[in-house]
Amino acid sequence: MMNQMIVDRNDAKLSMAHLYIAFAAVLLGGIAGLLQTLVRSGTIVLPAGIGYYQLLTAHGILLALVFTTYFIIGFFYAGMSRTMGKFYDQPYRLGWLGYIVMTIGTVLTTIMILLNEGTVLYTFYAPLKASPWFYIGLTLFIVGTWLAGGAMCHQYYIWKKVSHKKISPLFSFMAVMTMVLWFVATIGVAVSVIFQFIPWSFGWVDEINILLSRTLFWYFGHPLVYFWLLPAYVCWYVIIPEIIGGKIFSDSLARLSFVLFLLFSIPVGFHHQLLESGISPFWKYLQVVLTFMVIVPSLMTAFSLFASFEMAGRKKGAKGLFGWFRALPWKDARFFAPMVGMLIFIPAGAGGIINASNQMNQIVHNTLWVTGHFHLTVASSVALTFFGIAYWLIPHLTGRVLTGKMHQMANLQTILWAVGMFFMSGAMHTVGLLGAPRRTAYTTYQNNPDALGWMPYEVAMAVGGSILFIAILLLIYIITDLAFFAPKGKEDFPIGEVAEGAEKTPSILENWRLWLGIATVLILVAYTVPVVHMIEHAPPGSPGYKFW
Ligand code: HAS
Repeated sequence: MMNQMIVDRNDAKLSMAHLYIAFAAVLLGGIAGLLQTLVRSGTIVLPAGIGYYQLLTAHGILLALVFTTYFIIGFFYAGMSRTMGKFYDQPYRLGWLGYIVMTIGTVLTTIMILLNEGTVLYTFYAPLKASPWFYIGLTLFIVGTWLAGGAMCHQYYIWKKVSHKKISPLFSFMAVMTMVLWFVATIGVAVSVIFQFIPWSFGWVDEINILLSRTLFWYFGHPLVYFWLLPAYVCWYVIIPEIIGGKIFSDSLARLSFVLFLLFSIPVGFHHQLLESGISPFWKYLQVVLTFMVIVPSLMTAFSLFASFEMAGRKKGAKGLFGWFRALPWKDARFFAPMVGMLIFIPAGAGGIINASNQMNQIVHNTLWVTGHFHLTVASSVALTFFGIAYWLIPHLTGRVLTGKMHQMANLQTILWAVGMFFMSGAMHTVGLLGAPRRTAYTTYQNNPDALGWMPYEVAMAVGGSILFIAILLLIYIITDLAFFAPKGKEDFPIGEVAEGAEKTPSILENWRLWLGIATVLILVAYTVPVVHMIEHAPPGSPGYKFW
């Protein structure tokens, strides 16, 4: 089955099933976020014995894991169906099975958090301990995503066999690459949860090797952020050029940047552990160098986007160095939301480079600066891009249209988000530089003399958080309208074409064995020796259970 203009009806249902949960999670996670900022600024006291950390766990898991993962999988199913054709029976069934398993896991984990049996934040660092069912819920969630990734890889495999093509459609290649990255990354967290946390939380073993568990988490945790970012890049590379009336600058460059993410996003987890003892400086140094390598594909992406914008602008008659800027469709919500996301990614990426720079990390680590950083990256660049996708994807899948009124609402939503985030993330960055800690309830340090000057920033965060919450309500209104009430019709699923003059894509870019082989070597080089050290030199008291 070949490229078709619309997503098959059944595939659309599978995709929408994911999107419903994604946006329900945004609403619930957003409520938790609003309450957090209000508690921190002293505006309210939480009722019914709800704890600050319980709220923080719900916020992190619902937004950073549930919203993102369901959205990404739903978006990929739709895009693969659009570019490769209707899903074949087996991958289609696997897709639904994945959805069911993921959802059972999500419900179980959410119940544990609501019961205050899983108040361990989204990073669930030991020695914080949750109910075993919290970890079992997370395991089911991950297994569900593996089934979803399996469905996409299977579809890709059958398509290649049937079509005899060496190069797959760019969208589908990027979707499969993102899921392959996810497979490799989740091995770390799966090993930790299954072999460390579940036995420990059931009481089958007394001890847990904390350093090892954190290392396995960050082996997963950094590629996790690229699992969030790459679907946004799919939109920036493949969809935005079509919306602005331009072309994809280069198919090869886009694919190469995704290959580089597979190679360099995993062996870098130590940049989250630069201040942890028990890892020798050499291995930290090596992983910082690799972290700087993973900045390269983002710089390539920025270059490619500027090229697409300029080509589109010149086609419309724009002149001079920056004439293209005015030629961009600023009133089109499908463009405006992701574009604001891109603009925010410039300071957000600069913040990431600061974090990764060992000496500067000593200043910002575990301060609210880092919280500010990820509210710009995942909660702005990625989230705004996902919202921008939803504005055309949902009506496309439900057989409705994005009306002029909804374009205006969506643009207002984007502006509110950017303004709210300016206050909230700006205050977080600033107060972080003044030393305010992260992952800490304000009440625990408000009497500390150092904290006296931090209150105005807490208030700024609450102002920003409140604006963001209004933006979430507006978002939910728009999404509900597009899913159930907008006029019936046909909304386009934009897929860009490659510029005429671009070089032919070399088939080596789809040589999975080669790229997975190099990725494995890099991971083994970066992790084998330090992980062996962590097991060998586990603290006394756990001689028989050094791994646990
Ligand atoms: Fe990060 C911590 C380093 C990117 C998310 N990061 C976090 C945490 C999260 C997170 C969630 O090295 C906290 C985890 C926790 O709970 O502890 N991060 C980096 C680096 C990058 C980076 C080097 N992070 C991200 C992205 C995230 C994300 C993306 C989510 C999606 N991060 C760190 C480090 C820490 C960290 C340390 C640990 C800190 C600590 O001590 O705990 C890089 O990938 C960034 C590269 C990006 C760029 C920007 C390219 C710009 C583009 C846009 C172009 C715009 C255009 C529009 C074309 C170089 C592509 C122009 C239009 C016009 C009109 C002008």
